[in-house]
Amino acid sequence: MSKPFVAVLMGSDSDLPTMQVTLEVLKGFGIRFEAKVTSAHRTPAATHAYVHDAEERGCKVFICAAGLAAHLAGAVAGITTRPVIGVPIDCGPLQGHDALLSTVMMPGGVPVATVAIGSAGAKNAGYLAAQILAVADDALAVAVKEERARSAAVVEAKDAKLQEKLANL
Ligand code: RP5
Repeated sequence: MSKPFVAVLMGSDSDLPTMQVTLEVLKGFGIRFEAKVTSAHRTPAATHAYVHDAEERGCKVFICAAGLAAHLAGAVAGITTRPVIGVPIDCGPLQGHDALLSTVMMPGGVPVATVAIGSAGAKNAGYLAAQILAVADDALAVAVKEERARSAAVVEAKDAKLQEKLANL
């Protein structure tokens, strides 16, 4: 039987510095992933072929990152019914506002779960993929909850420091 994994697609290798954190989040949860540079515009046939093949091999979630006229996530969503998460990359003269609209404004019936522009979105794409997989994976669900608790503890520690400073003003 095919082993489940997440496919992380990016339109160019120039997207990799932003998308590195996605790979780190997935790795942190022990989620198998593949990463690939493939473009909706520059290599459309290869993109189609990869998505079909990945789905057959057990890909459960596609994460698609692109900048400028960012159609990768939408193009992938058009050829699979697996969940597709779109990451608008903050590059070019419009710094991702173009990519955000190109990614999020999908026609009804072909959803792309679009996250924030740039690094926060790249990070959240990893967490969202983990949360989707966690619906059918109890151990992963526990890991996601623990990670959320760790993140809350960091904020609480920051507040404790602030309160200490205020008390000493
Ligand atoms: C998009 O165009 C890519 O996803 C990238 O964000 C942007 C620029 O690509 P390069 O010119 O750096 O290859 O398709």
